[in-house]
Amino acid sequence: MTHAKLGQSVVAPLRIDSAELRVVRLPLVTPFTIATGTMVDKVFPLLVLKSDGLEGYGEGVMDPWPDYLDESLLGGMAFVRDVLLPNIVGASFEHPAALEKVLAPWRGHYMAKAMVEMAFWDLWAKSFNLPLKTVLGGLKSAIDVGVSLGITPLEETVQRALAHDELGYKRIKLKIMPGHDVEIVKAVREALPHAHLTVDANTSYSLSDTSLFRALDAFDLDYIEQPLAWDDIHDHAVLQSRILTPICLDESIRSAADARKALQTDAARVINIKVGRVGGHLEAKRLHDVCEAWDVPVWCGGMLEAGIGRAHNIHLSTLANFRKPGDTSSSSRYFIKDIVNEPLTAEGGVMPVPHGAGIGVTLDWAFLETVTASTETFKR
Ligand code: OSB
Ligand code: MG
Repeated sequence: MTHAKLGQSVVAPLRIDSAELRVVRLPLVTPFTIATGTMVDKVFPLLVLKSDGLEGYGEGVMDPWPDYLDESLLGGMAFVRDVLLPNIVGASFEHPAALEKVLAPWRGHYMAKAMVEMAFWDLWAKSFNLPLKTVLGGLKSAIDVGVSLGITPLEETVQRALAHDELGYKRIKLKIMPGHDVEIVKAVREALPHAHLTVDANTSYSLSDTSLFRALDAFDLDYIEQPLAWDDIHDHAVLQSRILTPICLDESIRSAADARKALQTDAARVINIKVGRVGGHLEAKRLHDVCEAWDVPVWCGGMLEAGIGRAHNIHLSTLANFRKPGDTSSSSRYFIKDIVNEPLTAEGGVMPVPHGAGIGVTLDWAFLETVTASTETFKR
């Protein structure tokens, strides 16, 4: 191979020789409740792409039930198994953009596409022996992180908020839902007068709740995340015109074009980027760039990822416009034991970027075997 610049087609294309698709189940340290339901374990697809002795890893964020967005684990698995992998295993790509082009004609399936695209980014970065962040264009060696606290009884929420503030987490996000909102925010704000506090409603309100959001204006929240319907940018613009606290969109933003529309209509003043939700790192980067052009900060959301997804999130968060603390907190908050060998641990609200090529973490294969529900292999 010549010393060609990255992204130029003189770089030898990378062939995907084979793939391995697993479903993994990890118990959560504590149940996680949000407006749409409670998770007690994390069940997710894990994809390994192999090329010439190298392995690239991707983790899917589809949950068993399509209650965060409209994608599910079983639906996503079928699409990956029957459509995506047959079209890419045995094929060669000189850049993740070439792979993305193959996936682009198919509608939806953002999370399934993202898992495949992420695994290829990891593989591709490893083929140059470069960290993922470097090929994505990120410079930071550590990222700022906060925590997302699930819905628990008021006193417990206050105690957990205090404990995480004590640990140095740079922002505390409280999950809210109708009947569990102003009182909890008031109590946590009184306990932590100076903390960066936010709330995430996970789509559980409507415009008829405007007075409730006006009441939340009193608590100096950094932003209110996804108060209204998952597929509705327009009503968020109406709500934003009625309240002072910035709105942050999560579920409603599936692409850079969605972000552009939200910013043009002032439906959001902050955006949460999740690689899985938007179909991969390339779209996440475009979304990041659109927001940067509008001088709108972004932050990296989470889906209770295990070590592979978490490492991808950390690398993505090194891009310059990730200007607010993300949800990528210590993996020990979620799992007693993770599927990767390297501990992903934040200290003082700062998560170091794993060193090494690609995502910089390695699978604990022996442990992975014990938590794997199914394995399928693909070869051309
Ligand atoms: O809305 O950001 C969300 C978890 C599952 C589904 C949706 C969301 C979340 C979180 C947790 O807030 C973020 C994390 O700690 O990974
Ligand atoms: Mg959210």
